[in-house]
Amino acid sequence: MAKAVNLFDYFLSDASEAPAIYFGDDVLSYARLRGVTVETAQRLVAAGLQPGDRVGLVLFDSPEFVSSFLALSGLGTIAVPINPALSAKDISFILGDCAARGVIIESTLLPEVMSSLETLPDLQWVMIVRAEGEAMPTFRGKRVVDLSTAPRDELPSPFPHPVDEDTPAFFLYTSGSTGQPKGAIHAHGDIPYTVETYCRHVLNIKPEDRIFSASKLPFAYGLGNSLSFPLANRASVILYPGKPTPEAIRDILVRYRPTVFFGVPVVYNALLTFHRQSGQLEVSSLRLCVSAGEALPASVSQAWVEQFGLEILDGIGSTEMLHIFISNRAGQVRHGSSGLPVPGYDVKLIDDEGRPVEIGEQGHLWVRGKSAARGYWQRPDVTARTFVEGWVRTGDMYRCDSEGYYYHIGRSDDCFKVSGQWVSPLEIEDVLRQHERVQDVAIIEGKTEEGFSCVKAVVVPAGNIDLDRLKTELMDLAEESLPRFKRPKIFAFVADLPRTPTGKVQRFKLRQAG
Ligand code: 3UK
Repeated sequence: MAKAVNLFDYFLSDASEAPAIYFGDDVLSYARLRGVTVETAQRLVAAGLQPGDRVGLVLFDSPEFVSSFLALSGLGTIAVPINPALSAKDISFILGDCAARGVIIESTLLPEVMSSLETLPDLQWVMIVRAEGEAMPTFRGKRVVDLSTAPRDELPSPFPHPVDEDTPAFFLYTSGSTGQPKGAIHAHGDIPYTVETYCRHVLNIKPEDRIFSASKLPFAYGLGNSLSFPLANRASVILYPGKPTPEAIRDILVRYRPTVFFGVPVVYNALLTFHRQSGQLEVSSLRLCVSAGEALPASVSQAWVEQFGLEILDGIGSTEMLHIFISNRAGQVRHGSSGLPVPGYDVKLIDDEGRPVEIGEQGHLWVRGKSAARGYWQRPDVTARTFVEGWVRTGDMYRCDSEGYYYHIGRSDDCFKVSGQWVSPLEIEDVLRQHERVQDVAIIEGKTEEGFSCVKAVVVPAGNIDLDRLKTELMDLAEESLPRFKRPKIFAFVADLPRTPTGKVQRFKLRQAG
């Protein structure tokens, strides 16, 4: 097995005085980040960790997240980042599933999660990140220490722990549209592979770059954006622990003047609305905008260029592949497309029988590349279904045009047929979104009174408007731009669409709601 560099050394070997992290009023240099990371590792040794042990990280975007993640890697233990916005039940499900020995957690989350953490049999200690002067909590049956004052022990020798490309380094939990969250196992070689492929070929990050991601560190997208890409290139990252509202992003753009911005489509949409209403977005520091997580509607992509003269590079990635493997390139953006395969990844489109589809035909997207997860933690059945003969089944339907650009059709579960012909929710959503009184829209399969499949539009109207009139106008719009079978027959108006914490519309929830 090929030897690999431990992630601790990969990121922190030549720790200089250059800025690594901007956080509030603080600027942490690489040297300081290395110092803090070593101290954290010494505290984790004192907490009795052994290589291979799992530790949950339930932290906001902060220097503590980065130093804890790299300290755990240095010791050969496994970091399990968990979205702090999850419910206490979901957080403890994940900690229980990976049999975490300890958890590093924000003290502000404790009142909510304390009782469920006490029920976890494998959890021995809780390390808290707390504000100065805050009291130490007590737990039944668990040791509680403070991340900044816990006792330290000597680092094991050698440090960092020797690893090869396949030594597990971190688990990323992903829920998919149904079922329990499952932990994708990623190894020490996976992050460097995303840095050498997508980051090098598409982003080309230089030490002068300052990166800001509205998507958070516990997700594969945010982890790449805010940890892997800035730190591997000795650039800097702006970490913001709060909710990335348009107002917060406006302030960050002014205060830190980032050069690269990462968001999901809903964030770009909200920023456009905010700017139209207030004129307050100052984007002159940005050289690059990236979108991922779900398809960026062509209308939003176009409006962004018109408004700001900046392209958004849409690209598809997944937790299983760790980061983006098909992406648009600067200067060659196709609105509504996910772009071209990233060097280092192979993709194929196949039909239900596994045969390659013709150019222009839709098929199931499979992908292959060395950043792929080694499988799901203790889930042999789903692992066998998703990781097949070196390929990863994405669950997405795509088509590829004659120039090699890939177009997302939908999740295989979200696509449906009307009058025997495939319908892609995205295409219809994009048409309806052109109406200025449509704030948001999702297309799902509906049933006519006779029980036939038809197109149903679930619409979030913008402001107060006569819904009958809006419906008529939307039907006119559909008639102008869509063939008959793709025009919505049923309309529902709602206040909000259900979304995952990463901003994906949960069309299955709308289907269940009927
Ligand atoms: C969908 C997209 C169309 C697609 C992710 C960038 O989203 C990420 O990972 P997840 O595991 O979800 C993966 C699924 O999300 N998707 C993501 N990006 C796009 N669909 N266009 C896109 N640009 O269904 C995919 O299978 O949460 C994104 C980097 C790392 C990631 N993990």
